[in-house]
Amino acid sequence: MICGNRRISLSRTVVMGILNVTPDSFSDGGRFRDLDASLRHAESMQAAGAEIIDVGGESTRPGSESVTIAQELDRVVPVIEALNRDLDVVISIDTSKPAVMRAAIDAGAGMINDVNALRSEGAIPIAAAAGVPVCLMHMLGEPRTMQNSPVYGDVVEEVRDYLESRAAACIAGGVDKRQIVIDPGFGFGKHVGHNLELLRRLKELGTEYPVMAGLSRKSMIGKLLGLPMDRRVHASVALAMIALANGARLLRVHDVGPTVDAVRMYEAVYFD
Ligand code: 7PM
Repeated sequence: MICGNRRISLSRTVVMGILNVTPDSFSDGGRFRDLDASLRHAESMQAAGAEIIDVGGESTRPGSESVTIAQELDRVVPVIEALNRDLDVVISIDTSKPAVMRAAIDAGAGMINDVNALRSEGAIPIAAAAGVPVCLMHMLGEPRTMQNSPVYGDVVEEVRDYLESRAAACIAGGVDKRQIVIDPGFGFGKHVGHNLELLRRLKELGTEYPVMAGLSRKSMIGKLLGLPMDRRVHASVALAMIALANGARLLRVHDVGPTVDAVRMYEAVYFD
């Protein structure tokens, strides 16, 4: 993938570290709002082996209210500028808003991560013109209401069909096919059973596009193990390894160090 002036090879697993700059982000409690703290957190994730830092200023928490464009720009642009200046890492902008995508790319972002899969009016032209990779994620419904009894026929088929149709729309709009990543969107309009089935059958998403998996600290772990957010590291790493075994090429995680150790062991067994 070509991410602005940086390149990322998908021949090895790529770890994306999560940098929340939202005041209500569910696992960091807004502790990283401060620019300096954000920078230090990003630096430590890069040192631990993250190749991408995903900067998000809009909470996608189930049941959350959306933030205004001005609020989101205020939060993410200074962080992206600082990261771009101080670190040699690909910066991903986690947003669904075209204006935020545009400003983030101008500030140095080299990738777009959109839980809305570029469905917002004007998002595809911006991604196509920027030429950066895009991660298209599946979500049933919208963040505010998506966990209100999601119903599927076959969850894997529905997610696959949706992602294929979004990829086709992006390609028709001028996005380079080689710059598309797909993501089943664990926890986004899915119950625990849906998440487990998606993970078990991840290979059925196909081989056309690299697959990203975001399982880190998610509520399925809380539900299955009864653990609070800050004690979900081990289970998150276990789920990440299952995702790898089932074909995922990119992992979106909070705990970069533990995940990278596990990835290296996985790759020692299967690739080295
Ligand atoms: C509350 C619930 C807060 C869930 C935050 C979340 C993904 C993502 C998120 C994912 C991609 C989280 C999520 N999850 N982008 N953004 N894939 N591509 O746990 O699974 O970070 S937000």
